[in-house]
Amino acid sequence: MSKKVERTFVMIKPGNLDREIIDDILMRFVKKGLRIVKSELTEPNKDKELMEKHYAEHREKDFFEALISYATSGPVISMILEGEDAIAVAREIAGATDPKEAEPGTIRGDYGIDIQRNVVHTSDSEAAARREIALHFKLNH
Ligand code: 3AN
Repeated sequence: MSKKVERTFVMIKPGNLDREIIDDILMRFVKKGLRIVKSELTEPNKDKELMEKHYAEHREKDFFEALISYATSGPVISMILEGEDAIAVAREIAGATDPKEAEPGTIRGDYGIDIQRNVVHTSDSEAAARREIALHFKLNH
């Protein structure tokens, strides 16, 4: 069977840059075999519209305002990761959406407790990955 090399978008969310967990988070993806194609420290706190577009699918949810407020509360690290089944693999490494349910050994399981402030975002489909990479890096892949 041929291997399916994919790209996915990963973002380390605000409030984590001074927690000394960034190296560990990056290494979890890299040690698994994903390659960091691009990474950038960005300031969505200066670009609310970007995060509203990023989370557009949740616009009608009751947690949308809180989500945007958190997502724009400070700098983030945005990344394109590449590798075999990168989208599913990165989501496994990130863990369940609710950090209280995320397994120990996953990023969300190990480094957070509040669902409104889970530590990382990873794309949930090929379409989302394409859209998010284009949105955050202003390119198409
Ligand atoms: P994931 O990030 O695992 O793909 P989504 O897309 O359902 O999960 O949710 C996007 C973000 O919205 C999550 N990272 C989380 O911070 C927030 N969120 C999701 N569900 C809830 C909820 N029930 N209450 C508060 N925040 C939520």
